[in-house]
Amino acid sequence: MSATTTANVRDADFLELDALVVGAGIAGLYSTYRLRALGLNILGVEAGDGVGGTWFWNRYPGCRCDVPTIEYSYSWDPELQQEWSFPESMSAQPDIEVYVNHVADRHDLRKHYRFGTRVTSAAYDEAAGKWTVRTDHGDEYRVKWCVMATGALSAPNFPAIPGLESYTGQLLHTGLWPQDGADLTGKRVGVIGTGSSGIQSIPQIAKQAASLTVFQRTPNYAMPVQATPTNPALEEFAKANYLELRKLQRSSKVGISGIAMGEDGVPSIGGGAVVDLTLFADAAVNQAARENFAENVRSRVNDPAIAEKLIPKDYPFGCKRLIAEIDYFETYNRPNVRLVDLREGAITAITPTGVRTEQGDFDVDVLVFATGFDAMTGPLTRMNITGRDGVTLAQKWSDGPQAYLGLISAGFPNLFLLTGPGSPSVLSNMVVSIEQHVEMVTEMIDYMHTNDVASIDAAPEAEEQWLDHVDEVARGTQYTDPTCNSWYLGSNIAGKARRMMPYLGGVNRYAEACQDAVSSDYQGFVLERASG
Ligand code: NA7
Repeated sequence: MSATTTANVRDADFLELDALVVGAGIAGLYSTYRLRALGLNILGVEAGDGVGGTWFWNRYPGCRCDVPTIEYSYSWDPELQQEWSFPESMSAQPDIEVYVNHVADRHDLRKHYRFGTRVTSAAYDEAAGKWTVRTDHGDEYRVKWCVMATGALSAPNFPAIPGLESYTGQLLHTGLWPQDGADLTGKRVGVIGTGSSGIQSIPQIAKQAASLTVFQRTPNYAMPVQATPTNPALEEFAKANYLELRKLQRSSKVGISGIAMGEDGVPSIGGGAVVDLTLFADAAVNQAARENFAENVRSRVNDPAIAEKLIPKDYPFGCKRLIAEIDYFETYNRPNVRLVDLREGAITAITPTGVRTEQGDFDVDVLVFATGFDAMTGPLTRMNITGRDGVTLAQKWSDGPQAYLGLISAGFPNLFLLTGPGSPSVLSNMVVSIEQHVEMVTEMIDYMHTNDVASIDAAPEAEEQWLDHVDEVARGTQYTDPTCNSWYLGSNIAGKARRMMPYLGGVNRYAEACQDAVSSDYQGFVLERASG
């Protein structure tokens, strides 16, 4: 181990490190906490100026977690989970950001990070068994283990629309919302995109703006939710039963225990509150869900012609991520809100004053791109990662991402992908999946450190088998229906290979596969001893 200490590494610009953690979101902070406990020489780098990851960048009005609050928190600090109280049943972004900041301070994690620093490249030096990592500050690190806590939805997608650079108004992206907010009062605002970010922000923007024009290319299925003040009886019950709750989360398919308040006012845990979305693979079930959804929209939108535009007609329910909405459809009853259905005439350009479509021009003072992310692979393929034999990750993944257990991509040794493609990730409660991954990776690094193992890689045949399994469990579900185009499949990004990226087999089954591999002498991995 290098003699450099974490206290002085932050000031140097060329450093030998045991481990580098990329990202200070929920995954990065926990990784830093666990790796520090191993006594390693560690450093974290984070592109943002603060902690929180997703909850740092996505501060658009209306941003909220779609997992119930009590389920969406760290499990590894038992005192914190007894002390902490979230204000609402479905946490809003500011409340999660406050929580993550509190964790960072409580465990003194900030001191390990260089903030406002983006990794620009990482290259594997096979002879030395080290990664050379460079940043946009000109830093260079020589690292044994890279832990990529880079998030699944952190590479914003700006569609290539001609004239974008000519726009003279204020240009915003929901995933890069200004730290000090954006005052939309009295402004003419346009929003492009009606995924989660659009659907969450549109009702809030409509309340502030003088006028709001929504540019919708594809209507989405969205489920009404309520964010109510935290029920004290439910919170008390959770605190008394956290052990059980966490156990149930980890043994469930989606990382949710199902804790809920019964209609009789009695809280319960592990009941039927969790819906397995693969049930929508059944054609009759799917049709019924579509009809219910359409009826719901028709009952909430005053103008029947607008209601019809808001109802998806050509792809199954649940094929894209189901959106949790609050007052979304009623927003179209407001006199200051206009829906532009791009299927009646597409966007052709951005002009200096607004959006040009085949149906005419729409001038706006503020243009919001709610156009999503290059999901799951983008944060990694945009980072210039070069593995063995000079092969880049972007090249290797050009036909779709490949990684054994979603953790290590063959040819990129000692580079751990947290909640990456091939793991349950975005199809689960992310905090639960993050913790499982961080604990697994820490265990692997501890093993290597203790046993003088120089490198761990994925065996190509194990990787292939895992990918076949990932494909197999997705086959026949609504997620891979030929009419489905989702960011899970990469089909929101021009030229991206179509492949179901997250693993649908479940958090429980996935964790078992990981544990089986580790406990059977790292089956599927290739370990090289320092001595060769
Ligand atoms: P999404 O779900 O990918 O939504 C992006 C939206 O932007 C979607 O409605 C797209 O329409 C639209 N879009 C993208 N490019 C264009 C162009 N060129 N013209 C018009 N409209 C466009 O991203 P979100 O940020 O809302 O949500 C991502 C995840 O974050 C979400 O699922 C949660 O897990 C959290 P399309 O459907 O492609 O026709």
